[in-house]
Amino acid sequence: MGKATIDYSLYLVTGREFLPPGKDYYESLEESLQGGVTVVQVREKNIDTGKFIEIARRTKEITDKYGVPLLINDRIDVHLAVGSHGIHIGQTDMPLPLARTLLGPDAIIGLSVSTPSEAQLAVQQGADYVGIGPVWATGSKDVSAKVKLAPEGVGRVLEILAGTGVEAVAIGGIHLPNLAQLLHGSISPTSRNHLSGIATISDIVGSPTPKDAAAALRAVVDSFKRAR
Ligand code: TZP
Ligand code: MG
Repeated sequence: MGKATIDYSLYLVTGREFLPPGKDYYESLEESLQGGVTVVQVREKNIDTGKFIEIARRTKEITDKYGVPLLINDRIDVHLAVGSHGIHIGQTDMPLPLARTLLGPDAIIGLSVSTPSEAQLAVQQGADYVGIGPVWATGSKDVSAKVKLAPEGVGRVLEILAGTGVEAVAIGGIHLPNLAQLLHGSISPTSRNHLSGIATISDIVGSPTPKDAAAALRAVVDSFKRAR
């Protein structure tokens, strides 16, 4: 099959707990894909494995329909069960070299980083991309998170990016009003790297109109990428 080429421009991380009352998860997902989400990560915490697999499988039917790659948060078993494109792991999850050994060269493996040294190590160890954040304070990094992370701020994102040279998305508290600030702040004439895109949970999942929310973010990311 070979490794998928991923467009990281608008990376949706799922979070069913942020759906507006009465909004169906699969409906919201499909609308967000219509709005221009380019990659999806299924993120579930404290859930039975069977239920996680069922949600991931149904999610994949929908992402496949839109030709959008699917990643699974943390769980190699769920990834293997549904045949997704890869996994996203954090600093306290399975070590990246072990995940790579288990999954082989074709799986996409992304890693959350919040310091320049974590980013450099991720690259050395063969991460396909890094997720940098949280950029701003957010309520979406749930209470069950094993590590409490302080917001990094835009300048810090640039510092973390600078040494990497790998695909990178920023995450955490990103919404339309602060998106341009992030994208402009992450450009440096001396940096070897740029953000490949942005990741969000609540801006899209929390919207009653996820198609519009996604389209609005995507338009800003696209115009920024065209201009640089
Ligand atoms: N990792 C760092 S911040 C974050 C994760 C999973 C949550 C991002 O959620 P939101 O709603 O886009 O701020
Ligand atoms: Mg994790």
